[in-house]
Amino acid sequence: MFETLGERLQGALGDVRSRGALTEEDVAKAMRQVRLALLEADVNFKVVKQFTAAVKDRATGADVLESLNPGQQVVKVVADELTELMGGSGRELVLSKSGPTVILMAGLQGSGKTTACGKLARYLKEEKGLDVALAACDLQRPAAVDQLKTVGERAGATVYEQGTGRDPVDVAEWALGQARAERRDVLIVDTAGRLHVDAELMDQLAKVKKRTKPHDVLLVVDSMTGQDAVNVAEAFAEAAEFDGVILSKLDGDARGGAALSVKALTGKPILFASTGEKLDAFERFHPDRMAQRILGMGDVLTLIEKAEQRIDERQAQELERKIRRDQFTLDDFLEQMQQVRSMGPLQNLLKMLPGVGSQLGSLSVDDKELDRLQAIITSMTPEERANPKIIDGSRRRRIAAGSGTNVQAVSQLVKQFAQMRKLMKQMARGKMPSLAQIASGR
Ligand SMILES: Nc1nc2c(ncn2[C@@H]2O[C@H](COP(=O)(O)OP(=O)(O)O)[C@@H](O)[C@H]2O)c(=O)[nH]1
Ligand SMILES: [Mg+2]
Repeated sequence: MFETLGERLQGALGDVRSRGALTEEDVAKAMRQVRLALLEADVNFKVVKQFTAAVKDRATGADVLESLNPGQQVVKVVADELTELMGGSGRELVLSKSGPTVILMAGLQGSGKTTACGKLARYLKEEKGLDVALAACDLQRPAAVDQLKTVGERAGATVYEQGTGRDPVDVAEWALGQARAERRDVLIVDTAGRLHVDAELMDQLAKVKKRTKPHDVLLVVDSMTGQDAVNVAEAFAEAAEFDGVILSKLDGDARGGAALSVKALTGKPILFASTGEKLDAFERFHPDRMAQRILGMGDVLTLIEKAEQRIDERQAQELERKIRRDQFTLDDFLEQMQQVRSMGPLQNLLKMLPGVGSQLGSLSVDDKELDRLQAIITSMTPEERANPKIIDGSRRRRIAAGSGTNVQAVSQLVKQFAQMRKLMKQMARGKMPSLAQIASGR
């Protein structure tokens, strides 16, 4: 997501970034390139105009131009304005203190509502420990109820459904009664979409809203539809009130401009970003982190949060202890590698590291290479894994044959592991935050 925008903007700012001194004319030139970059990434022209004017105004001030590192200051202004454009500090779902929190999903057909119901349910269950139920109120297509049932099952959420023969508004009201009686924390209502924004759709949405009084109406916007996504959001904003946006299919939208424009044009915050078909391809949308990611400043916080989900504190402490005492073995390495891989494709993970995002094009991080490393390590005996120093020539030949690799590959792994161990020991002794601190988010 946002690859094109990121590349373009980083290109536009590359020159200023590295300069020691800047004139107003330099900034103006860079802003012309920023303007083009945004337009090429499909950002709405009204938004582009406002954005570049705001950046230019702030970036040509004496505080920036006469500072010690004007180039970096300009990049910071762009990051700040980009953050502002995407919603400032961001917003969380507001949970009801009494009775179930009701969330209503709205959007066009195919925008990703049903998928988002499952993703949000999973998110609320896993990250917040809430008991979530889904209400099947898309009764246009017979398959819609089944789809929600499947998604609900995967997410570990109860699904309230009454088949397709009834009025969706009645089903919604009934489901709310069920959620209250069963003391669910959250009820997410899936609704029918249409191909276009029309009066009937808005009417039904208004009725469901009136009967269930949702705490939040979330509009699911398909980022892959470009400027249409923006038009849809504007039409919904005019016709029906909604409170926030879920951007779906960001994985398929390299340009990302439409998504960027939604907040600016509707005034509604983006709460979540959906980045794939799987249920866990879903994250809270943090405008500041996203801006930094787009500008190649990395997104270490999201990375840490992802890691937090997988590594528990006890494990992390154990690992840290081993590193400090220089007892980190190839077995630990294997375990770490598997843990990292369980977080999702390595490419996605690495993109979040500062400076790595824009270089990924040339650098190929091969999941196959990791398979090879795993094969080599698993071909070693427990003794060899605990103490790689004993791996001599004949052992190397045996391991190479066992893992279907060659002696050079085994030697390289042993050498790299020794270097890594040294580095880790240095890091553990230095002022880096401890792994336990990172894992517990403190
Ligand atoms: N690649 C990708 N596909 C998605 C995403 N969200 C939904 N989809 C797919 O988009 C299609 C329509 O989604 P669905 O939830 O049924 O849309 P609805 O009609 O609004 O309920 C399905 O094939 C989903 O698998 C996403 O974030 N990324
Ligand atoms: Mg649906």
